[in-house]
Amino acid sequence: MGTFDASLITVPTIENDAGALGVLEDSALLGFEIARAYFIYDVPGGSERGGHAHKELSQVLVAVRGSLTVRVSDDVQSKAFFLNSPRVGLRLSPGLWRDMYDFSADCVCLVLASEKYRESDYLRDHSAYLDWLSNK
Ligand code: T46
Repeated sequence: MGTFDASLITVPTIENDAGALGVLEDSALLGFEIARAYFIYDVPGGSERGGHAHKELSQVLVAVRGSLTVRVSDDVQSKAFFLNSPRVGLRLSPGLWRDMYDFSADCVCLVLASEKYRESDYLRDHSAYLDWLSNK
């Protein structure tokens, strides 16, 4: 059985008359030191992304513009998170399956990650993922 560890965090934000500035740097808040940042945007209407899990990677996702839904699951639980604010991050621990859908046309999803890109860290087949979970 996996450990289901997906939770929302508040992005520290500095706001004044000139606008708002969100800061993500605190490893205690993120759960890791940032090794990589990437962002997903221009997602065509109706497209789905994700459809995989990571063996070791931790991430925080922030819809810095627009919105999307992230369904997180393991072999026991499943929970959908609607992200629509640059002030909220979704923290995902390793070992969770994620499906991303319902991207708004203007969605820009920032992802902070604990490691560099490594394809061998991905589990892209769901039954292989369940096997991997049961052998953990
Ligand atoms: C995740 C969700 C939230 C790279 O070459 N370098 C990178 O750093 C990344 C993230 C991806 N890629 C390549 C791998 C694939 O050929 O870009 C292509 C698309 O990646 P992927 O299919 O994994 O994209 P998403 O949007 O389904 O998932 C992404 C992250 O890859 C993944 O870690 O958890 O966002």
